[in-house]
Amino acid sequence: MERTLAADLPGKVGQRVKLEGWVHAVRKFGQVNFLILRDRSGTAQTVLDPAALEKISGLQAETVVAVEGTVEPEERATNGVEVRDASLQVISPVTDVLPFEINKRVLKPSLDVFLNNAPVGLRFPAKAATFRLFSGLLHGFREYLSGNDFVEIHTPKLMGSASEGGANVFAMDYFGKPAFLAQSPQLYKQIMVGVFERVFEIGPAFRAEEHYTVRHLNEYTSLDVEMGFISGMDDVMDLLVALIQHMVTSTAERYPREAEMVGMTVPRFATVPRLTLRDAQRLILDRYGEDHTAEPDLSPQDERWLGEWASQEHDSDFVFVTHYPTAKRAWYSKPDPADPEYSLSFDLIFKGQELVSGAQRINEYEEYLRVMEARNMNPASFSGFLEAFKYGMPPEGGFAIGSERLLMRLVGADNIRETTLFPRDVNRLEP
Ligand code: AMO
Repeated sequence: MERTLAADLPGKVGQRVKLEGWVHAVRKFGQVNFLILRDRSGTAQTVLDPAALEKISGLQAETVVAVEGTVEPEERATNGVEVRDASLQVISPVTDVLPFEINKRVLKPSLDVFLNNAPVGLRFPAKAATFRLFSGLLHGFREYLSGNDFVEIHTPKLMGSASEGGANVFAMDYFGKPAFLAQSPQLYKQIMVGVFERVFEIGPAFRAEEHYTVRHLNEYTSLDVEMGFISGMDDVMDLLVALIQHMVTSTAERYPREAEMVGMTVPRFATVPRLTLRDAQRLILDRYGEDHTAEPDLSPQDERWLGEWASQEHDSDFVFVTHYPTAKRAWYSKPDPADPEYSLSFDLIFKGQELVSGAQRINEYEEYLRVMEARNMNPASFSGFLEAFKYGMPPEGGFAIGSERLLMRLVGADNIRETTLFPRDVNRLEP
């Protein structure tokens, strides 16, 4: 008999079906034994026949089983149906007790214990739902950009030079030569503007930062975009807002059950305010009484305040901060011709936390040489990158979205490790 998925049972009332999945729970109500079976589509309630009853005593949760029975209406069950007179066949037995229960409404263990046992813990339905939403976000990212003529690229993660500056790179030995894990696809995505004008990449980024915060990982999945023939960085920011809006709304439509399970709500985009770093700092001084006007960047508290301001005054969960000091921004950011001390760069803050960094880039070869000299960088280390600019590059810009942070904010998680399948941090390299 062909396999039926739990979610398809309502369309099969009166028919005999075969389900295959995991034993999510065995529950006894009075004389009746229910086996709750879980598959990729959800859970199904089954009532075992007397012969099968013997088999379930001693059956551990997560055993892989096949159940055959008849679909009958039952309004107290999920989806309003259950499978009755079911026979049971064990496909893959489980002999050990689970490290913690994954069939309860809430997951009990601490984050650390959960992460230590992630291979089985991730089967907890709300956890699985979180990462299905992640897949939806990536799907939406690809869909929107492909639909707007962007080309997907995949660039090397083994690098001979550091794209974002040398401070926080994982160094390694590459057949006797020094090499680094890519901190971002920055240099390659800019090169590829010369080929396709519009490109994007979904890939890992490695940062050797000794952080112990709730929003930093040492390996994260970066969603990178780069586009040419822009008339200014506002074009890039407009694209970013439309892109995130599509990612989130299409995910909520594709996975309504998962969105409800984890309480994901579609954020408010009405109009995303844009203010310069200096204006943002003056606003913080006026509204919250803290003088950070001499700082080159926002602190996490500043980001929270700006998030609150955008929410209260602009009905937006997002706010752009632009024009960071050129000296403090990545070397490839374009200084503002009207005031070169500040760069044509931006961050997007989502619910009080930095989610995206982006900029218009320098697109002239000679200007790169000047910048590299001023920053004590060796052009020879970047000859491949510079070649693209030597031979004609249009005005261009782009950004990178931190995917785990996006999911973290969308589902209201307190720690980025909750929205990363197998997080890598200073203390964690396993599982
Ligand atoms: P940046 O270094 O600001 O910019 O990174 C872009 C976005 O990536 C996410 N992010 C991180 N997420 C988790 N852990 C980390 N350690 C971490 N570091 C960064 C953040 C951040 O906003 N090349 C530029 C982007 C560009 O200009 O296109 C870059 O990498 O959400």
